[in-house]
Amino acid sequence: MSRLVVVSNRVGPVKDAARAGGLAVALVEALKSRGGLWYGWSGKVDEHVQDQAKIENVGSLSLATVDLSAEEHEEYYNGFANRCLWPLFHYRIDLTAFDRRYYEGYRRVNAKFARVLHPLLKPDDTIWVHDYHFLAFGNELRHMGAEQSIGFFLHIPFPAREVLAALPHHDAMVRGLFAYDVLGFQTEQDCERFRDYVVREAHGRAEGDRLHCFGRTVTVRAFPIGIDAEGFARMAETDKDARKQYEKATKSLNGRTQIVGVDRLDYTKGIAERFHAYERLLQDYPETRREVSYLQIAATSRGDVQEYREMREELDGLSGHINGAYGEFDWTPLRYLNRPMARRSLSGLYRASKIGFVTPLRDGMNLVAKEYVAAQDPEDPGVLVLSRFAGASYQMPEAIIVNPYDIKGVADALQIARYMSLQERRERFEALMAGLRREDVANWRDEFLSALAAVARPGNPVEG
Ligand code: ADQ
Repeated sequence: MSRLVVVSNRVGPVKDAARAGGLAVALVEALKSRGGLWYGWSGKVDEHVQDQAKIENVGSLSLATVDLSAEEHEEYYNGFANRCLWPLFHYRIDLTAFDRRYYEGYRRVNAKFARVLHPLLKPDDTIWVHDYHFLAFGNELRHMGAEQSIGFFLHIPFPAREVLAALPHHDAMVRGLFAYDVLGFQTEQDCERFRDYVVREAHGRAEGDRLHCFGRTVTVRAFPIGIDAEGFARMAETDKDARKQYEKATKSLNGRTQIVGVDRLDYTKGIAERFHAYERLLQDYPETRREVSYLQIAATSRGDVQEYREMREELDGLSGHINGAYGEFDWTPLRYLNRPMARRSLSGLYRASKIGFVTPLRDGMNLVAKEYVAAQDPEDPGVLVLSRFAGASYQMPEAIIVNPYDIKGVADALQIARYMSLQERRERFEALMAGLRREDVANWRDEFLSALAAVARPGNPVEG
């Protein structure tokens, strides 16, 4: 089997499985079994950067990383990736910064990543590139003469044609994607939107799961990412830290129903709308007061991007308002914590919560929804309230599916979840869990890699 090279913005962690999460563990397994290389940004910003990778060997796998200069970090990472592609692909044109400087920086950094990796490649390597940081990377590698199989997986949604068209360089960007052999998306709907763009905007031709355009052919398929469902369920039930967290949470609840939200602090996650829906629950169903407790964990991310700082202020204000208006001296309606939580403890917390509250405005998949279900006690499972705009909703129809913009509808869904019978909760849980086991993260990885292995590839760059 050929060596696997994984390219992603951040590399690892490779040693501590509990910290790493399902995706990193699944990738490490594949890398170890094939003697692989994991390549990406070191996470360091340094004025004296060199165009050279730092290589560290961990058993049979190697980690190769490069540093970024302050300017590269600002233009490529904060700029084009996180202030342009991220909001635009999540339908937030209003937050999208269309700055040519960012685009140029992104192109330069993608070329740099390709230039540094190229000499480390072997002729029969299989290369798997991840996410929106590297849309232009494959084509840069091809221009340097790389003929290996290169696949690309997009973790975030692919936007509708008209939304993408707002990006000044949308044509060049999509053209560049044709340098890859396989393009993987989270859902059929993402594939459909990509096909629609290629056929109607770029005048390509669709033929089954293949798309012909710019003189190249790519395979386009949905590979919905999963979690290690079995492992996560086991952790929630048996791990020491998980048990401790479960007991602590249960005790502090004093018989109340806990609603839990866990997110990276991001405007795509719909946390403000969620706060409004919770307030609506307290307003419209006064009997819920003192009976429910909403815990929102939101780990700060991308703190040096302006839009994220503003959102944080808004959420601070809203949570203060809810607690001020509805709280009692012995009841805090909303507990809002700005910090990450270790995965083991998180699993215990999910298990102690009767309602999982996952209502992003747009999300490629959303793994929290899957983790919440996997962590439940099969004898007495909680209920998942899930946004229709999360990729996960297509695989999880047994959740209560809501429109996150419909504040009253979401409040009503919380009330339905509170009163759902044990029998219905069990039936829904069993159906959801069967899906999580069938389409777990190992399955996702293997499906993608077999699709990539199945493609016969001409290996030339996209011209123009
Ligand atoms: P994210 O936007 O980061 O990922 P998500 O899938 O929900 O979103 O979460 C990823 C992981 O982070 C989960 O394992 C979760 O437990 C963890 N996490 C989130 N908040 C946390 C917190 N406060 N403390 C500790 N852990 C936390 C992107 C896309 C998603 C897609 C994933 C994977 O935006 O749509 O599902 O990639 O493809």
